[in-house]
Amino acid sequence: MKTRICIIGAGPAGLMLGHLLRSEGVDCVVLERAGPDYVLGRIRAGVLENVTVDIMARLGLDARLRAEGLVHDGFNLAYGERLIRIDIAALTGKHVVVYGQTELTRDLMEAREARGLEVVYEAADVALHDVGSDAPYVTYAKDGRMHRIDCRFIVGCDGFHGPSRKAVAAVAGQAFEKVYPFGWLGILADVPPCNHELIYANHERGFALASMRSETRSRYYVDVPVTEKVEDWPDERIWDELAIRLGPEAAAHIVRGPSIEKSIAPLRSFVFAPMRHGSLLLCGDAAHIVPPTGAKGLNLAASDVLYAAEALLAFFKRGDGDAIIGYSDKALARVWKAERFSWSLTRLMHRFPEDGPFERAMQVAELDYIASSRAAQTAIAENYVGLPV
Ligand code: RFL
Ligand code: PHB
Repeated sequence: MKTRICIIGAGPAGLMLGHLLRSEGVDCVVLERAGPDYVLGRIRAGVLENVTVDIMARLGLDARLRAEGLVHDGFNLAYGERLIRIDIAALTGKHVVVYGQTELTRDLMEAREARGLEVVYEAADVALHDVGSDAPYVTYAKDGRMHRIDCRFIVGCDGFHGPSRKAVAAVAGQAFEKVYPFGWLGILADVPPCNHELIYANHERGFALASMRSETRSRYYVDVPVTEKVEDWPDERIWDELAIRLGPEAAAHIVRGPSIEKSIAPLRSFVFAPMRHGSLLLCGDAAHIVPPTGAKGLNLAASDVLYAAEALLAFFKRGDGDAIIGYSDKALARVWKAERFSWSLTRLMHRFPEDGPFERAMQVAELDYIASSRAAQTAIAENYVGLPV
């Protein structure tokens, strides 16, 4: 088979890119290792920046997002008995939208057929070939036989564990990495949220986050040592822990209920540079990972995809290859700033096992400073709401 662009991975990055290319009449095929239900079963991001909402609007796939997404004008940082409200609307004139990654992915998946976007699910043993050349190709196994796709470009949207980055790493590129000593244990439950805005809490027992998916569905997290197992955390233990870490005010409003999903996600900061090698471009988690504290992962995938789509469209519509050459620098400029923000918010809101009284005093001093400074709150707000694309 022959196409112009072969996209690996049908997560949010791969589907957004596929739709953006198809909406301009450019041929592409998306290869996905898993089945559609697996992709929809992963509970991940919840907070969307403008860049992500704008892509859905440009595709005309934002009807449900507009109807069901919750507009948030602020969020809260809790420490001790204190609560700092970051008024993102007043400080930046913008807002974020709370809408689950699962729902966004569903909207993109359901539009495949109508928009003529071809996605091959359950494609096994996907392998990239000749990525340094102008005629790369991809092979995969399905229905008991091997298939080959010849193309002009490959875009790796296959997440942190996919084969695309490894195809570059074998010949070029540098990885920058920080692994954290804890993970986030998440619980999803059909109960009303304890607060109408998100609360990120730094408590002596550890970090907690109160988030949501809707007025009737809550998403909460507590940090746990990486060695911990989900089985060690029956629902009641998580609810008890949340009630302590989120503080008495939020605890009074927590409604408990059975979990409909529960998982532990390790925390990592990771950047692979450059994000292009020859005819292979990397987008989203395939190129970088942020700890979830800044709610940046999906939104960075969206800005990568926007830059990649612009570059590919310039190439195929105008024969202009400059934006392909500039893709990596452009994407990385935004990626590094989001990495810095996610890392610094993680540092501020978590208790690191190696920290002593000095590091703890630094956290308190920084939180006190943020509480008293509009400038500090503005810096947090403009990063949280998303830096310009
Ligand atoms: P994905 O979503 O991992 O999708 C990659 C796809 O590639 C497929 N794949 C392969 N396909 C073919 N062949 C192979 N060999 C393949 N190997 C893998 C996979 O099956 C999958 O379908 O990457 P993508 O598209 O780059 O999207 C990135 C986002 O999913 C991720 O950054 C966010 O979920 C991160 N994140 C958050 N981001 C936000 O912007 N806001 C948030 O509030 C937020 N909260 C979170 C998060 C991530 C979390 N976890 C679990 C890591 C909260 C959590 C707990
Ligand atoms: C979520 O709702 O899953 C969520 C919200 C904010 C974050 C991370 C995750 O920073």
